[in-house]
Amino acid sequence: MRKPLIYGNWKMNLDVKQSDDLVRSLLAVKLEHNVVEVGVAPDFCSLSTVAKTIRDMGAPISVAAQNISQHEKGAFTGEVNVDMAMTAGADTVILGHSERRTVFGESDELINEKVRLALRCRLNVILCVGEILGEREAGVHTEKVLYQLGMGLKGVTTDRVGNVVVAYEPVWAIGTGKTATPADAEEMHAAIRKFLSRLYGPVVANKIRILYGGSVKPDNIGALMLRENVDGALVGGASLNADDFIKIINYYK
Ligand code: G2H
Repeated sequence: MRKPLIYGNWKMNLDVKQSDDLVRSLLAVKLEHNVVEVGVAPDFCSLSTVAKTIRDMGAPISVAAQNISQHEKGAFTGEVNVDMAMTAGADTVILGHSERRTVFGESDELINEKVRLALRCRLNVILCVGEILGEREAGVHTEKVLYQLGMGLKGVTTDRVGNVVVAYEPVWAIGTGKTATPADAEEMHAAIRKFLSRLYGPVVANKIRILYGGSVKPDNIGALMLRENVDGALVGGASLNADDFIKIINYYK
């Protein structure tokens, strides 16, 4: 069975000390890592500090970079390459987040380049996909999400796709307080799994975790997690508060 995964995406909200304090608050609580896997995605400046704190405490918490460059090395001012992210302590990278797509204009092709580079370098990937409100209203949401997924995974072989987690994040639900209903989420997650099954076969597809993201909170996580194809959550705003994030991680209690 797929082990649930709850991942905190801290975005650009905390400085190094605040990030370290937050991870220390998580580490102070006894989490049942055999029941739920946990991860955090700090900003690049805080990544090595947070990763070191986690290592020093011997906790099995995953650490993700929020982005990487598609380039391996060179004159790319302001960019962070895959080696830098991994040396700083990242075991995972979040790619294709809607904020990268919309605010920074990342295309499906660019995201795919980054996905393939990360996987080649043994960095796990959380690949985000999601439709905008107009696409849902027009009834083309599933088509859009599967297109993004197909593009993101182009050239990713069956032996590598096991290192990918998919995150379905309807853009209209991100940071807005609106959440897809558990039924809406399940419908999309099931469509994603079916699509993965077509690409990689049912055995592989059944092992790939599909997270839901978009205004996940302590009071809506339980209902989402009851759904068959919802394997966890990518949590933004609510992961910045230790108490809320711990409640989300302990959704099953
Ligand atoms: C979606 C999510 C985390 P929030 O971006 O990736 O953020 O939970 O604040 O909607």
